[in-house]
Amino acid sequence: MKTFYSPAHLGHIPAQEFEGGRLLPAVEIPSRAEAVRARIEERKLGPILAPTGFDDAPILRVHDGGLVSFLGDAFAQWQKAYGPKALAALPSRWPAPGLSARRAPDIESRLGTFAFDAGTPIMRGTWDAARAAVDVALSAAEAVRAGERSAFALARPPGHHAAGDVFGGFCYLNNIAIAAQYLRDAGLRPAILDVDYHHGNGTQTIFYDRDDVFFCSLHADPNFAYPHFLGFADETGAGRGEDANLNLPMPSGTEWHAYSAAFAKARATIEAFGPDVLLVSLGLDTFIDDPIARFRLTSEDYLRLGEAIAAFRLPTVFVFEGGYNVEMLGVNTVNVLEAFEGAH
Ligand code: 6XA
Ligand code: ZN
Repeated sequence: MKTFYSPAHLGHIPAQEFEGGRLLPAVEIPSRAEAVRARIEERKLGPILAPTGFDDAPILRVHDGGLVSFLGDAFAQWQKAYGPKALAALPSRWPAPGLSARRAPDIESRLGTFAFDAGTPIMRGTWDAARAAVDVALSAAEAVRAGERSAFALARPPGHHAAGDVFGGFCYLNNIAIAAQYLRDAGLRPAILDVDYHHGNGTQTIFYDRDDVFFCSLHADPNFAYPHFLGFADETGAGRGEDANLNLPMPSGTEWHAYSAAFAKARATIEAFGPDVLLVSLGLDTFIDDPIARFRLTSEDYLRLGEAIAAFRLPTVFVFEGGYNVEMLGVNTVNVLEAFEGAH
């Protein structure tokens, strides 16, 4: 399997996020993608390729121009306001209902109009990394469009929480949504399967009223897990998109036995949609020893997950998302990809 990877992610080095009233050390750090890259090399999964440079058009099929230009310029604005030593921009105020976002006269207020949490810092290298992650996802999608059976986008920062006009959850641009729309525009009928521990609220929102791209997410119940405000089972799509969205929230402590039962339901529903290409939001934070999550999948279970994904018998684009146990992240990720390949 070909992997697409860009070293631009190395310039995106979050230090802290704000949660529980405290500034906590960041977990979405460069060593994550480097651990996966090293394991791909060790296991000789296949070539690791630089992405093609795409123009902004595929991004603007999914995201508002206002968000895209804000992200491109936010760090420069932040430094202008807080000086050249200011490290990372994080929002501290939001135009909640009853307040007006119309003016947002300063960078910190503008941050609050585009960000939905205080865990997604923007620093010097953030835009280049996020932009390269999109190229990585598009390159993997294009490889599959051109006839590869599968490809892996080792994208960082992740993308599935970013919606058309907002960013958050360590995500800036929605890599997998942009790739899915790219394949849709090439005449394919995509289904997105999100196996990250967290609900892919951004991807869901982008396609929620559409019947030409299916979205299905297996994740921790938002009653206790991020992103909290979306990801419930009764979110089934709107308008033409009714029944083209399937959420399968699961309880804390979920193991492979219950997970695989939910997966079987996901598979049956996705197959009924009749996709001709599958895109997988591949998060590994369902791991038993993940530091921020509460599922209990083991490294061996990721072999079964790879086989279960292969059972769709569809051309498949894997796009990297979460997973924070850096020590086991390479093994777990490559277990999915190797088992997928071995199952053919
Ligand atoms: C916010 C937690 C964000 C979760 C990021 C993630 N403190 N999403 O892994 O898939
Ligand atoms: Zn996650």
